[in-house]
Amino acid sequence: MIQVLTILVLASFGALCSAQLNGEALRFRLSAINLPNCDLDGPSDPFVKLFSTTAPRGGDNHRDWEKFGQTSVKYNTLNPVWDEVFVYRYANGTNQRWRFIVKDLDNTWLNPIDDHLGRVEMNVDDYMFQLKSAKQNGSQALKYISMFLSHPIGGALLVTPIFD
Ligand SMILES: [Ca+2]
Ligand SMILES: [Ca+2]
Repeated sequence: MIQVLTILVLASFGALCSAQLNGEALRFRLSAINLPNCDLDGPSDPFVKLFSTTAPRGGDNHRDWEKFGQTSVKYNTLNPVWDEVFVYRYANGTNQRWRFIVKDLDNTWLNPIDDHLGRVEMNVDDYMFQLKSAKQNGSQALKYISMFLSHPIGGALLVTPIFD
């Protein structure tokens, strides 16, 4: 019994290691267009929190999602272009999903809670498929992958891949 368990542990450890070794480092930047305005004294101050999961069906449980990045805040704009380069370790066929949540920084005395500007979810395999399709149609056509924001509906988040 112990031997069986040992083999199982080694096998799963081996699978994990090979997934990590086979993983491809995806590099990208984020921008957004036509975000909702949730400030009274000017445009929103947007920033993005980046989460991912490998849970089946995208993970309904909040604890399934792991934060892997956050942008800086861009003040007074509904069309922000964030400078940060994010690196994500992609492993084909492991059910990886992204959830990007866009917020409006408020944290003032009168308005202490950041407004929610929208969110997107995407299967990372689908993202890679779109990248490869665009590349096959001529790499010059590929500037970004666009994801429409929901909850509430409005605007789009753009993922701009960075190639070496
Ligand atoms: Ca606000
Ligand atoms: Ca604000």
